[in-house]
Amino acid sequence: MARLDLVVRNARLATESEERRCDIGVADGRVVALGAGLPKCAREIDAGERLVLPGGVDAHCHLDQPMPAPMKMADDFASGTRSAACGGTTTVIPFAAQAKGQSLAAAVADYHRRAEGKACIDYAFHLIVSDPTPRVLAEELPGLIREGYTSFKIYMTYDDLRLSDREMLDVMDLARREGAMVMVHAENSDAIAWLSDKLIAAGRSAPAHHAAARPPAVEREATHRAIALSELIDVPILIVHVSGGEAIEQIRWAQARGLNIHAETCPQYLLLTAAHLGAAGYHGAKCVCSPPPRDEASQAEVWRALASGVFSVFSSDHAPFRYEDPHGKKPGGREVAFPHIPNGIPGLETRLPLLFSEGVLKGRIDLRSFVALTAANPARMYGLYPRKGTIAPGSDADLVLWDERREVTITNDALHHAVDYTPYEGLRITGWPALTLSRGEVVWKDGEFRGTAGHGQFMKCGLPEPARLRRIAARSWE
Ligand code: DUC
Ligand code: ZN
Ligand code: ZN
Repeated sequence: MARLDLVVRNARLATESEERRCDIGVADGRVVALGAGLPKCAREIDAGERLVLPGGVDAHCHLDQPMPAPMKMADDFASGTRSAACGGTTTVIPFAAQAKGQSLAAAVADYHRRAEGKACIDYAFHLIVSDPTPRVLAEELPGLIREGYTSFKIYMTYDDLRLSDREMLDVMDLARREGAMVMVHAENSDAIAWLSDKLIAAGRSAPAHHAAARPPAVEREATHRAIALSELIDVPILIVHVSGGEAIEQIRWAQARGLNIHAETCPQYLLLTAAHLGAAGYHGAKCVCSPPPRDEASQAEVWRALASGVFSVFSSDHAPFRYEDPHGKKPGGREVAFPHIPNGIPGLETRLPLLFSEGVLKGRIDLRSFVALTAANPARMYGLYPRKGTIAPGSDADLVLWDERREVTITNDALHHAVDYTPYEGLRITGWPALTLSRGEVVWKDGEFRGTAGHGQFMKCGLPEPARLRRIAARSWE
């Protein structure tokens, strides 16, 4: 056994596949031994029979992503990863976004500059492909996939990002050839634009109308279309931020047909409803995200789908905009019409505690599913497993000791992001990470951030498991 430099003793360890009591031996930032009575070591942490889980992998969050003016994200890699660590997340995968007309390589180089020296936990990048030119498809993307950028998001809405169906087919075809993973934002752009114009013309410009401009049918139609395109190409895709029953129905239908369709949901679809967008004053702007939160019946559908395996990934979709800020929800103190409110809410730090409290402790999902959804599956889905997402010899010592009984009232004052609100203000939950280790280094302990900017390393992703495992057969057009 390698010489240990840290032992975590008396752990009640849980991964997606097992629960056991043991000590955890760490050397050079990696787990090297699991067992009883590991040798004494200069650095020891007594878990005191507390639950020890793999650090969370948040595979959908936005940090310092360039935005059209006047919007600007509140969190950079320093504040975003700090917040993540304090909530038990030890890996983040934000997006290097290509602007239309920009080369992907330039977007990636710029994003590395933004991250360099700032992250306190490890990170990888997804790409956002907004301009799949012949050069991007033939040269840039294949090259980047080989360099460890193996997943990319495509949008069916937003004028500055959206792809046509034909462009989606081009990107999916390339992903299939290279074994990459395509993430899809599924909302029908023209329907949203048409509904928004009608609502604005009728004087309905308040944040509450954001939900009316993006009703479930808009998401359901696009979800079905993305599934059909992926079926044509025979490529796995992952539908991101699924909000409710109608889109879930499409995904269930596809999965029942044996199609390689994966799906992600987020805390806002379990805990918020469209009623939050109608909060008094203009405060509903704080909950404007896309797709919007739905109703209580939809929340119940999302819980059911989480428990039954429709979703494989649970992410925050942290998209941080301040409320009172020239670049945020209320630019220059003005209450703008809903189409101009930046889409997105913060959630990196609250993702794990919310699912633990409302899911595990309330008996809606079991502990192993919690680990699978928040750590193991996203690590697999994006080619980081077993380095991330589990606790096993050889994996990084990204560990979270949970204080399972701690009662917490969520307040923004206690969070560590740079956003000036949380949509969950005042919510009472049970359980919070007591201690977070990133590659064996303490980053969160006893209610204090202990991390260091620059400790976090960039990781190249391997090929995503669903894509790697699929059979490569010649297509009729090849
Ligand atoms: N899509 C995201 O993935 N994040 C924030 C806003 C959006 O529309
Ligand atoms: Zn999206
Ligand atoms: Zn997002």
